[in-house]
Amino acid sequence: MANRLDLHEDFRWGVSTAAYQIEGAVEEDGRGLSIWDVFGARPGAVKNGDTGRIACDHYHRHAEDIALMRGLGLDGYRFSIAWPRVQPTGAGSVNLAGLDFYDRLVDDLLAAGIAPLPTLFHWDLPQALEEAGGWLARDTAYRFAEYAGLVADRLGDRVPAWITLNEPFIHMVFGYALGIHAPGRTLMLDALPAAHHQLLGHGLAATALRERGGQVMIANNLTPVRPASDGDADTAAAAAYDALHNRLFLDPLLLGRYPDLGAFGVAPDLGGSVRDGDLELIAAAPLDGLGVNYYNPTRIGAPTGPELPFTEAEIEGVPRTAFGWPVVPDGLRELLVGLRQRYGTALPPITITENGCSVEDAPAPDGTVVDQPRIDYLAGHLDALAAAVAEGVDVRGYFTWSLLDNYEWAEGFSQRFGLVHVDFETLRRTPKASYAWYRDTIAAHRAHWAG
Ligand code: IFM
Repeated sequence: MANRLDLHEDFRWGVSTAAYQIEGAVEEDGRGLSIWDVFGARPGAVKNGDTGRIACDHYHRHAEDIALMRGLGLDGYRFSIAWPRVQPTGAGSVNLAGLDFYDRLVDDLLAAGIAPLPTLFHWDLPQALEEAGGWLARDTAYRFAEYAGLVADRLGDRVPAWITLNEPFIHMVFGYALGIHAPGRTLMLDALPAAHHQLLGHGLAATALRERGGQVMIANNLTPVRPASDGDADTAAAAAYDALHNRLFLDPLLLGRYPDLGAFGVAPDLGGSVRDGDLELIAAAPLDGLGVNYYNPTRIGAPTGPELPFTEAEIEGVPRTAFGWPVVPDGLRELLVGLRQRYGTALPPITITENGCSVEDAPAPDGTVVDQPRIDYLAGHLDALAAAVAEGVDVRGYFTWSLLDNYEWAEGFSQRFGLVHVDFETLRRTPKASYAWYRDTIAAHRAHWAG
């Protein structure tokens, strides 16, 4: 049976975070408003009225957080850059004080022997751009490319590779279709232009980054889709969901075309947003790497109403995270092997850019935080990843979500995903049992190859 120690010798180990979830300091050094500042202030939008005003205060405590990363023995750190720190209104010249923060962060990471892997957009759009239409507006794609170029001009001498977007599917569905996330729009299928404009923004930014010598990746939230039964109706529903969740964000990048969304009654121009030349641009330069964020598989059955061509079905008989998400480690192997079967040689090398779980963990009276369900989750997923590699999938690294307990969007601070516990009153960091486990796993993998 495949074992995580067998992951190849130069396999890279990391952790992932995102700006709005950890930084705080939302009014400092000229940062502009983001859609999450505005959305989070709406009564009822976020659990307990929590906001990212302070979050983990990483903006001021990044030295302590880098020391924690160093203690893990990481190769890389995936973080995101807050667009409103760099361009407070999403356009125009750079806010130098904002960009200086990331400049220092990159230098400090390199000094600690940790490679920076920045994501340029992890959902905190400048509010001024939202007021001009957000990702429903084509112009936002051009603004994004301009911002990407400005960041790469400053950091590109030390940052070899960039992730353009984080989880455009989740941003479109939660932010524009269902209104669960910022900007809180409830457009259902009319949200699809936000998918196309994000992908167009990726393509335009990719050009800007490549012109500056950078490698380009994107991080997609992907899920293996399992039909609720072998029957035709469930199988067709599962194919429709797969097209929306997975293929809508991979087919244009890897094959240069959108999947058939006919089951949704959607034409190939995605609500009139696709123009001549867009798909060529999106697929123009092959991706240097694909970031895969995996949490769980999805079980899909035939629709029960007229609105959508599918319904989500329960996955039974498996453990659940604190969030209620099913824990199915083999789903990661299934996903990766399925991607290779679907895309063949068009599939670039993969990095797992997120994987982890929320656990209801808290310090015991002796101060320790024993999060055994997280250790079990990570161990199972790393072995499943090793199984996919043994089946021939090219996976280069694994970045767990997340270093710190943080602001879990609409769930506020109620869902803890960190290897490190954060007390949101005192901001004290306490490494959990999973921190020691991850550190030892990385060390054991290195020792395995060294000797
Ligand atoms: O916290 C999020 C992250 O921002 C994006 N991927 C999923 C994580 C857990 O929900």
